[in-house]
Amino acid sequence: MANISKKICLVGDFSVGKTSLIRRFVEDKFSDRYLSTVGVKISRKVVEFATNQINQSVNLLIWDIEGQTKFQSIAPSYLKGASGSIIVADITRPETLESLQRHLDLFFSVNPQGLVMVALNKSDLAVEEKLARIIQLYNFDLHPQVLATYVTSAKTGEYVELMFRQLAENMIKPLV
Ligand code: G3D
Ligand code: MG
Repeated sequence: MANISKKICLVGDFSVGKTSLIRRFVEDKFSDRYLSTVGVKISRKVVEFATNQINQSVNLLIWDIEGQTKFQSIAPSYLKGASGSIIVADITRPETLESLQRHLDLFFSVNPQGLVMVALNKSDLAVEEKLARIIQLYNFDLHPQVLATYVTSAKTGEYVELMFRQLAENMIKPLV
């Protein structure tokens, strides 16, 4: 049993793939059809790993905004108390990439000690060449609390598990 619980929030514009990434990680499946209801959904997953041969586990409480519309902004109350966040953009929609900085600023304004992963999602829809350019332009790894920027696909599962696991591990590891 995991005795440490941590809240993480998925943040990003409408339809970038937040819910799909959670479904991929928690249930390991992808659905091309997903019906959202209004409100917030909290999924739970226990992540186990070993550090220096000591087994550890963390109970991840994964928050998702459901039924978010195009012009609806993210409320600070949704982010409150989160140890980490996955900030998501859709590589096929430049405006969602442009929003990343704003989402980062908002998350850190509510959780100054929080840790972040940036997910450039829907990699299955882009050609290699375009991906390389996007990664160059939208890499936030220089920020000390951004652990990594990953190119993900909720559809194929690429980097999804790794990204969630690394975030979980870093949240319970003391910062050095
Ligand atoms: P949101 O929760 O951020 O609003 P969703 O986004 O997870 O609801 O995803 C929005 C749409 O993008 C969905 O399609 C979903 O299937 C699709 N999607 C999410 N991630 C990926 C991905 O990695 N690759 C591809 N190809 N599609 C993805 P619909 O058609 O249901 O709106
Ligand atoms: Mg959603």
